Amino acid sequence: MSGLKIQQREIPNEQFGRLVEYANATDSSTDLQQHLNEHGYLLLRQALDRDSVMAARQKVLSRLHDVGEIEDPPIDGKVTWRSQRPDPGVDGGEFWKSVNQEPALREVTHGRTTHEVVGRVFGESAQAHDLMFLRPMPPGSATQLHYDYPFFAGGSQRIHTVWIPLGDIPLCNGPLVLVENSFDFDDLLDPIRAIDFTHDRSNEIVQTAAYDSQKESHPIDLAVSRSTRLLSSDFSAGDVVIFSGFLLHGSLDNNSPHERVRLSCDVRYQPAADPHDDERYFGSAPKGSKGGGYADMRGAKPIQRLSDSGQSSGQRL
Ligand SMILES: O=C(O)CCC(=O)C(=O)O
Repeated sequence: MSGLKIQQREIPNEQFGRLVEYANATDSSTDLQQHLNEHGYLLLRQALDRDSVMAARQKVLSRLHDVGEIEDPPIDGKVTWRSQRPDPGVDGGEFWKSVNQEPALREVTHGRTTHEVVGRVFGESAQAHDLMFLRPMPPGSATQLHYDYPFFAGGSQRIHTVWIPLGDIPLCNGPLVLVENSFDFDDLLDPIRAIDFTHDRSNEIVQTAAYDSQKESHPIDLAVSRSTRLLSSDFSAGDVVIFSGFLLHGSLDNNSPHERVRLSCDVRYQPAADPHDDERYFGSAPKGSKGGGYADMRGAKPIQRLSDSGQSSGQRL
């Protein structure tokens, strides 16, 4: 056994693998794209400035410390299991929006370095979506497997997810997990590709397409039945993972022995030349796929134990 858990089951050795690292983030776009096409993702080590990432971590965790959720010193990310955070249903998501807009965080997620890295991958100028997904994942929780394409379809066809660990995230802290070769699961992807998301972007359609078939079996059973592996890695501040909307992914369980949240952020990037007028994701008050902007996001809810969250296993977006 790997000693790692996903949705409360331990992953057998044969079903777990390490993400392949791409050695040189400054290679040509052709080389980067070739690797992206072959694997469905790019793991670039130390492509971002570590000090800037740690400054973003410090700021976000300080904001959560201010509302009583994170112990002193905030940088450690240890949960208190208490919260005086404003209810997003009452403050309209303003608290969470303000955390997402902290300049130190945006410097990492939307700054020049990240735009340049992603632009090199695209081979043309990149543009970030304004809405992003900041995740202080509590111990005991995980993100369910899903494809991203349904959430972001309807404008650019070339949207990619940029996953940024905000700090050092060992495997036991429940980082991103990618399902090897899942861009080839046509039985899951053909029905998603058949939906015309330009005409129906309702939350129900999007959520159903992203999650429902994908979660019919437990991730380990899915990997066994398709003779594939769940891929992840220990991450360091400064690393970044870029993957397409057609790669099945979620996270390992956060089993931190130190009761630390797993802090990361996922941002969508697309070529700047593609349409960028989707009001769900662009503008000063993006609505998100559910319509309520930051108030609707998982991260907006107070940090709580899985047993108190009303969910049996795993979180959705
Ligand atoms: O960080 C996670 O838990 C999952 C990330 C994710 O779902 C995404 O990047 O789309």
